[in-house]
Amino acid sequence: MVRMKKRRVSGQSSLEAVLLISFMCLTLILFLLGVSRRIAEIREQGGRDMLDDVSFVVKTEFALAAVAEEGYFRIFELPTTVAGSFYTLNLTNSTIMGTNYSEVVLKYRNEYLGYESVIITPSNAFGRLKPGKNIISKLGNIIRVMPVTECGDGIDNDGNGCADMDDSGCSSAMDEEEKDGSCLVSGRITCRIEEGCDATTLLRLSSATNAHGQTSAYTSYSKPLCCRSPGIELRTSCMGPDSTVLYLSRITNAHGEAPDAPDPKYRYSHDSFRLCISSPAKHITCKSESPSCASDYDCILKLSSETNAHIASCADNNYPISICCKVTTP
Ligand SMILES: [Ca+2]
Ligand SMILES: [Ca+2]
Ligand SMILES: [Ca+2]
Repeated sequence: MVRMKKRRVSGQSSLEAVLLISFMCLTLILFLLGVSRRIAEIREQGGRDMLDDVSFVVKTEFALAAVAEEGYFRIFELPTTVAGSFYTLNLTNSTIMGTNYSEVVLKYRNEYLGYESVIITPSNAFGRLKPGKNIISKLGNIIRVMPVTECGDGIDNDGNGCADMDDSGCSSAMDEEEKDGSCLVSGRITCRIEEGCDATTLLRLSSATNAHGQTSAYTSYSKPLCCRSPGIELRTSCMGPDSTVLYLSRITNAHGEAPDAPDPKYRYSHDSFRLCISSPAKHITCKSESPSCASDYDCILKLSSETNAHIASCADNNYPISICCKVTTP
């Protein structure tokens, strides 16, 4: 009798233990679910905050470009991920009831939730952007944005020994491919039209050829003639008579005259402007030649005639007069 009662008590205790353990397991599972949900919420909030930070950076870059002068050019960097997740940026231009506007939609999605942030950008903003480095510029009152290209990333992408604009494979910082070029030679000068020139702007041209010119202080012409020489600082200040590259008939909307024109119209005129190319460490000497420069001189620009001339970059093969300069050690 006593033994039976003991067995019943023992069976009852086992059942209670099982129930207790089950309850504890359930509580633990619920607790863990709660914790993981809370972690997800914290990560989600972190992602939202980071995406909002990215939105703020993008908005600020467009606002800076909107108030900047013509010719503005800047590289800015966005994080590659937000809270460990990839995200996208999409710039769209629309017209609603006759009004143009543009906006950037930033979106990210992780394994739990997604989030979207929209910013209104200036209506004259065009292009595309992505996580990482982007270039923003302003020309002709148009704001353009695009991901940094091979020619604007500071890297020697094709491994030929020079990077970006020191490689002739790059026509401008907007050029997407660096390959198939050669390295600009030290001691030689290269001048060409480069939108967003980050070297020495000698003058601005109204078009790529058959152009009028304006001094670099003016920004209404969209074709800067950009000069560079690897390892040499080029300036537009005049150092001696043979540093003269060109006389402009006036400071904008101008015709050009060769520095050594035999019958000068602008050289002694009060309205004209003398353009020079010089270097603090080197001596640079310039002259006109026809039709092309001698092998130890570099072409700076071309003219349709000795004076009262239209101006072109050296890429123009039809103009008869070349302005040629040479770097010498002082
Ligand atoms: Ca590069
Ligand atoms: Ca290269
Ligand atoms: Ca190229």
